Amino acid sequence: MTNKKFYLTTPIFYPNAKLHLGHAYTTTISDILVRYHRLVGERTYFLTGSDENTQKMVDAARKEGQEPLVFLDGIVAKFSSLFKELDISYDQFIRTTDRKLHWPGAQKLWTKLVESGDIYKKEYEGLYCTGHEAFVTEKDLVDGKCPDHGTVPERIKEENYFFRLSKYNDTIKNKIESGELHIVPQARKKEILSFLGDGLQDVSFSRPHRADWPEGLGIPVPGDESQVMYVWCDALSNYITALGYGRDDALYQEFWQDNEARMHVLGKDILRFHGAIWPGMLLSAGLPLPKTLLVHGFITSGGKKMSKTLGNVIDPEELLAEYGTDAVRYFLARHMSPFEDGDITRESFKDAYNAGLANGLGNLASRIMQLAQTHLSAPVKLEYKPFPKEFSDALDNFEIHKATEYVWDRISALDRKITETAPFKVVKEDAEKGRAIITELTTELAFIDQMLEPILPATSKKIIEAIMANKKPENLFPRKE
Ligand code: ME8
Repeated sequence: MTNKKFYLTTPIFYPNAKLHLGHAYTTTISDILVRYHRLVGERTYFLTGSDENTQKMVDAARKEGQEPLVFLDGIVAKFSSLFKELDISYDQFIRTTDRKLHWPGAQKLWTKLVESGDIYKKEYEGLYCTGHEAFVTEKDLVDGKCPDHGTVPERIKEENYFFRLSKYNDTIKNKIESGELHIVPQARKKEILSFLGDGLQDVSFSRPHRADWPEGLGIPVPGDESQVMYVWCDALSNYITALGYGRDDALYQEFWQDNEARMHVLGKDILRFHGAIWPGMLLSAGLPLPKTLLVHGFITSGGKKMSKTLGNVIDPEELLAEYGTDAVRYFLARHMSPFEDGDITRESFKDAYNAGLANGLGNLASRIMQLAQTHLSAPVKLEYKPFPKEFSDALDNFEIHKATEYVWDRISALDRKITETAPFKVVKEDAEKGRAIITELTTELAFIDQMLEPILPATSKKIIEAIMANKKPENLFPRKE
């Protein structure tokens, strides 16, 4: 046992539409990391959730002719069911409309920023992009439109509270340079350092309360009910409010204040919010910063960004229905690198499934367990062995694809070993010798299975149960034509 702890968060996703494979990617690799830390005996806490106080959600609800809060519940139920199907072992799902769990901490954090003299009022005119939920500048636009969302931003003139982010520019930069705030991979660290090199601007941190927002949406600014918190200020604070900051400090103390491993997993699109604004808020409030940001790349399809217009969006539900949970987890773990963009098509998914799962793992488990069931009189004795260094080093460095590749190397090696040792022949000539080979093969299968547990939890369970019952498992991964 160890007394180490591990806290991991995913972004809280926008519930304006259902989640796609990109969101499934973030959440699945997060789950693999948490399961690994849990397996080696650490105390873990895994947080995910939804970012609800947003204009884009209100717009989406109205488009569907639904009340925003009703619409929200419907979408959030879909988030949960997708996470369930993906076997995501989160401890908590935080919703930013949760007045009991989220609001007290968000308001307390705001008050801390005020006490540090970092909140001030200013008349502001700017271009607001609802897609980004952020102000953009003229130079971000192409032909007057936001290039990411294809929409014309709204010109807004209003009085807002501002956060003195510029004050923290150098401290944040130093902490990232020194690795005290560790940004993985290196290319993303460089990117944020260059952004900080240009100097951070103060940010608008509140919006006037919108008359067309229903009661319960938008966190009131403490002491000024005419304003609600800017959605990123509200959203980022979820990483500590969910633990009880500002209401019940036990988990917060355990996993934020007194813990060395505080990690955020996110996509490259929201690096600036996590690598600049969030550390700035924490510094202003005198709270510890996260230790690690794992900033992953984007999933593309056929070399292009998934988009409804291009018709190349791959719906995780569709893959899950056709291939099952562990097939999706397998593809995301092995065939995507967390550090780069990665591509998927229906074809590449099917090929990967047939090669790695139907012909690979599934076939191997079935061959070995067929031999064991036929020739061994009792299940093999199982012993817990620590993970091989290559496997744990890869996971400690967040190289999920490498760790998975390592497991599949051992799967191929074990396959070759069956052919080389030919136990089905040997057992006929020398039963004892044949049984010894089969025992060895089964023991190695069990060891491989132990490494599969964080990656393919349900399959790993089926295989170990088959080994313990000395029985060939059901067909784990039927071949797809
Ligand atoms: O940004 N490939 O929410 P969001 C890989 N609410 N990952 C992808 C992806 C893709 N093509 N598309 C999206 C928000 N993602 C805010 C976050 S956190 C305090 C607030 C993943 O619903 C990736 O993790 O737009 C990305 O950072 C996130 O979804 C954005 O989710």
